[in-house]
Amino acid sequence: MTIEKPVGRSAAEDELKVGAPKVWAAGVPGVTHSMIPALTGMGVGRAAKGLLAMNQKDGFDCMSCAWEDPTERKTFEFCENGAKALTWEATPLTVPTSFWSEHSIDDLLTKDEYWLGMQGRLVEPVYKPAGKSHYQPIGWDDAFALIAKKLNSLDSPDEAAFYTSGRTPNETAFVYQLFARAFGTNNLPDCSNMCHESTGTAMSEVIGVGKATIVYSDFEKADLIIIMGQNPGTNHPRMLTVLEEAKRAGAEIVAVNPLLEAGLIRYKNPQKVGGIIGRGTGIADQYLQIRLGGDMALMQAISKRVLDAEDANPGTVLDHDFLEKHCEGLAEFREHLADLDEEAVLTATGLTSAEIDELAARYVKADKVIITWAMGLTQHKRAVPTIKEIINLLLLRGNMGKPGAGASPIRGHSNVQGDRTMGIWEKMPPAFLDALQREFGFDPPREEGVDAVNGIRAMRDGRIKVWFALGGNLVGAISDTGVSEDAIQQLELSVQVSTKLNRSHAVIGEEALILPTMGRSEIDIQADGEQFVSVEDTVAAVHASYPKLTPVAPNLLSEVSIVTRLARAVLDDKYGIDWAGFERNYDTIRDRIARVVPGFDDYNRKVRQDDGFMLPHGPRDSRTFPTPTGKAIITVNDLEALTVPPGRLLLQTVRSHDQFNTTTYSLNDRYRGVKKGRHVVFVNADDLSELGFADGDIVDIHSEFADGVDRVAKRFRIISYPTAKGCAAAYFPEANVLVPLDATAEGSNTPASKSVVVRFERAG
Ligand SMILES: Nc1nc2c(c(=O)[nH]1)N[C@H]1C(S)=C(S)[C@@H](COP(=O)(O)OP(=O)(O)OC[C@H]3O[C@@H](n4cnc5c(=O)[nH]c(N)nc54)[C@H](O)[C@@H]3O)O[C@H]1N2
Ligand SMILES: Nc1nc2c(c(=O)[nH]1)N[C@H]1C(S)=C(S)[C@@H](COP(=O)(O)OP(=O)(O)OC[C@H]3O[C@@H](n4cnc5c(=O)[nH]c(N)nc54)[C@H](O)[C@@H]3O)O[C@H]1N2
Ligand SMILES: [Mo]
Repeated sequence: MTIEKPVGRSAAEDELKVGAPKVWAAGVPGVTHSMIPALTGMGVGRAAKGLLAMNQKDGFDCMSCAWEDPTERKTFEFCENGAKALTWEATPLTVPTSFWSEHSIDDLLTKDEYWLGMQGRLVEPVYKPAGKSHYQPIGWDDAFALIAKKLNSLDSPDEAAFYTSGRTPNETAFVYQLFARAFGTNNLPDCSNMCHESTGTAMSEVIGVGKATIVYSDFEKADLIIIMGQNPGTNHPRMLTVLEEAKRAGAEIVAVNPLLEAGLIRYKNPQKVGGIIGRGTGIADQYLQIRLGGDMALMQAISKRVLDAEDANPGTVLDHDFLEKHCEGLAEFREHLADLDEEAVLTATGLTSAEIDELAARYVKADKVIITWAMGLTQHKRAVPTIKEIINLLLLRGNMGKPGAGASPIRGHSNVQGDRTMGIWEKMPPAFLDALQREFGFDPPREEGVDAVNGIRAMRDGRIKVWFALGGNLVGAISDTGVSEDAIQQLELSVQVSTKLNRSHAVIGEEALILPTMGRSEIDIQADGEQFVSVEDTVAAVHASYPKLTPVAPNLLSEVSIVTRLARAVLDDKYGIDWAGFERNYDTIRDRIARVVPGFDDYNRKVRQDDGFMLPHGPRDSRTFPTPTGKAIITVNDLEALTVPPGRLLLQTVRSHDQFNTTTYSLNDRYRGVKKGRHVVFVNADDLSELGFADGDIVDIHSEFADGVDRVAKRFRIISYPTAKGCAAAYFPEANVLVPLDATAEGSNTPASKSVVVRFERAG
């Protein structure tokens, strides 16, 4: 069986231009790049109002990433990519009613994400009846009645699933999971299933909490910061400012990444004169161009060197006090690493022993170490044990629960962490479900629901018939595009709550609805007056987000309105939950959250404080580990080599500088030197000559997996690029067709979209 890339243009159709990659990030071009689209896309007044309110204490939280806010805010507390996200959301351009009769579903299926996003904001609910070729406008009440009728006709509530994308704020997330559970299902998959699920799984198991053990101010106190599998220059640009500050305060920084990423090399701070005219700050003191998936071997090799150093000078290297009081498993770990095969480490990492020695020496020298990571670690088959090895290394020298040290997964979507805290998860622990039961008086379902990958499997097998999505673009985001699209098209009803068009509006069930909603920047007036929402960032700080812009259209409903009105239509007054009260005044939602979710007591008062409040975190605050034994667990994990047959490469799927997940802001990737095209594959020059290809060749990329299916992404242009040997990179979502649905991380079921075995064939 062959599965081909289903849609969009190809390299041949792009007006692609390729130049040299950049060796520094941000600076003046960053600022101008952010202002131009904002000013042209939104008009001067709306742009200025929006940008000046972004990330301010009385403004709204940037919708781009989950990076934390400093205590002292600058006038411009946004980055280039935050400005793009705002422009994209707050554009006054809207999709006219005539669009729906002019464009059939078949026509929408031929468009790529860039075209779809550029059509403007969705402003009226539309419905595609069974057997019809077009969407048509529908009233809000009719839309809710239609969904309610369908949901209530299902044989079991588990035939429906309720997906969430991580932009959803706490208040919406809480009422949404409450509705799903009152309806009777734990089918609450979310984007986190494809994102940091491996992090949550690993950290909850070994330290009892799945969240970062640091706070913002820890960066400037650290001696060493190791940045693994993360591209902050593009995906968390405000982190560069913090790295610059840490550097000034004396920290060393090490980057571990197969690609040479501009933001990890040098940073020119646009807020400073020196950043505008000077050379900027060099970021990485050491750059390890590791092979894809080699991080577990690297962590084990460093830990082994730490243990060897302790053996050489007993009592001087390990933090014995911390290990004795707070950890278990050291002896087994030591024994296991004694046999670590250095050759296997070098093959897995592609690094030299000297490079690993150097990092180990830095680690042993530093009193306070932070390790950060993102998708480069979580989206691999062995992601969960890899993250456990990071924790092992940190624990050896007590780098947890003290200032300037800790584990720092950097979350993606701006409220993905908060959504999980609010109960968006297919397997919330019994304590949460018990609390819901006490508060609302109904018995929530206890069986585990589907995650994103299992949701696709369930659609494919006809077990799920209705898919409701609160934001996001599952079709674009999930792996195995060909297989996943077929699965989704088996649905009886698909519903998308969205701000803008994307592929999930074209790949739909027999019946489909699009419900347009207000963006986070837009003022939300309900019966009791203007409302605000709140979010949790990557370091578990919760704060309010106050919208400042007039909604682009009068007919839009807020997400809370949509969820609560749907709940009323479906459940009527079953269980006596006051959905109408929730909609009228979001304080009443926060009162309920305060009684159900630990750490949210007095929520309504605390969230109104200037800086919001921090959620409690045992390991971070007091070295208290809520594991079954009360100790942090040092684990033993088997090193498993990723084997690649001759003539093949490992391919990772990454973000360009001008995209937000499946949203493409433009076809450029400035830092990597790519303009006007996305059908490119970055390959190491030595690999090219060995494989008999050259820069500029147009190839079809075939992925190879145990199931024997031939998955093909057609007509990609090869770019000779500084990436680790044996490793290639292409953009997601274009390359998702190559990632098999069944290739997932053990333990977290996250698609392994950063290590796909591929071969190239010259395109015909
Ligand atoms: N502007 C913008 N901001 C965003 C997003 C966006 O799309 N655009 N997305 C948001 C979301 S949801 C998320 S999750 C984050 C994602 O943030 P990132 O994780 O930075 O995103 P990716 O582009 O997937 O980059 C992965 C990085 O890991 C490296 N890498 C890949 N595989 C490996 C490996 O095996 N080992 C190591 N050491 N490195 C590896 C890649 O070369 C790349 O630099 O960003 C968030 N912020
Ligand atoms: N191959 C590969 N696949 C990946 C990844 C990868 O690195 N490689 N990364 C994965 C990761 S980390 C993630 S998080 C997922 C992302 O998966 P998703 O979260 O499902 O996808 P997004 O592209 O972020 O969703 C964008 C859509 O959200 C809607 N939207 C935007 N703002 C709002 C709002 O305020 N309200 C509502 N209701 N809707 C809104 C818009 O319609 C927009 O088109 O993709 C994953 N997929
Ligand atoms: Mo993500």
